[in-house]
Amino acid sequence: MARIFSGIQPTGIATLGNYLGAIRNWVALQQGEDECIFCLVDLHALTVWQEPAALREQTRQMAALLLACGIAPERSILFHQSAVSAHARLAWIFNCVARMGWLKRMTQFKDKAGKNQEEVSTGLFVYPNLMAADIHAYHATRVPVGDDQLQHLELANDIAEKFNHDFGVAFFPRIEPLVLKESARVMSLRDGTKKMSKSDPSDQSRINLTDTADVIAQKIRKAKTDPAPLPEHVHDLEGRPEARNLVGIYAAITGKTPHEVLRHFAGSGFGPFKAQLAEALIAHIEPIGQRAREYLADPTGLDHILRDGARRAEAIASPIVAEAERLVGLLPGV
Ligand code: AQP
Repeated sequence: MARIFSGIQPTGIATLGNYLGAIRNWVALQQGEDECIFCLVDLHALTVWQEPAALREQTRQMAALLLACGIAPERSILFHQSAVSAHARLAWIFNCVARMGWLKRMTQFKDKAGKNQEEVSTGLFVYPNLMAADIHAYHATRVPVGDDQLQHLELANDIAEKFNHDFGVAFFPRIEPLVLKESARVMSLRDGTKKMSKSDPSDQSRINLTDTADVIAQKIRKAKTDPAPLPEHVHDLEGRPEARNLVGIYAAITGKTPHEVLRHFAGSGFGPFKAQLAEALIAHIEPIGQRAREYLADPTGLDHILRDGARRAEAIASPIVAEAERLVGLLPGV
């Protein structure tokens, strides 16, 4: 049995992108043999400004949404990162193992910081060290990620290798990325070249998992397209990022291939296609929002699930991180 670790930032409401790219794969993974640990990575969220009250609310809301999507506390460990101190303790050790040059090469930092590198938080710069700690604190070896996260996983392996080498041990295992299908990458409804993001300033750019049927229908109706009808072949979607995105979403939500979708809609305008896309999305997404509202209506029950998850996570991570601390020469705590 291997151990799987993955995380999601409570930086807003989970989107259709988070669902198709991550959450529904997590739900499938928890049906298998491996032990699954899913973490609301609130410490990562702090790397960019968060309103304190909103962060608390979003963390509970994200927990409710994951449960509503089918993450089952009896099958998986679900908790918030800050509740288990092992993450931050190991991250500090990794800050002292990773090299500046390694972090400077991280393309996600360059993308997120842009021209503003002198002004962003130091947390944003060392974010990949915390991500490495999240995984290695559990000796997790399988990590489902989108291809944009592969560089971070390589860094996590480099950190583990250097730690093992520096201290003459074989303590941290190699991580194997579980790369998700290309079709699962969902782009913004306003700009097909930009990823759909929960923190995008435009609510029209995304489907939130809490959106009602009316809102979903309206967002799909208004989604950017181009004037040409839908083509017959997938390669004819080249250079048509918005059309490609909507076909990809329809395929992912109905379990068809983009090729099958186009066979059905070839020659059709976007009007009829969008109507069916909205219908399929509403059937899938609206019940998730409803179930999440039920979980949120019982904050005591929700907090109980998170506390129980944190206790189980702590029981795994604490001895591993205590051993890492011993290996580097720190005295045990009291
Ligand atoms: N648009 C997307 N398509 C497919 N997968 C996506 N993921 C995120 N957006 C898409 C996947 O969701 C998981 C959790 O993501 P995260 O919250 O840790 O960070 P993120 O990738 O930065 O997601 P967002 O929604 O864009 O958050 P913000 O706006 O806060 O930066 C990851 O596995 C990610 O690949």
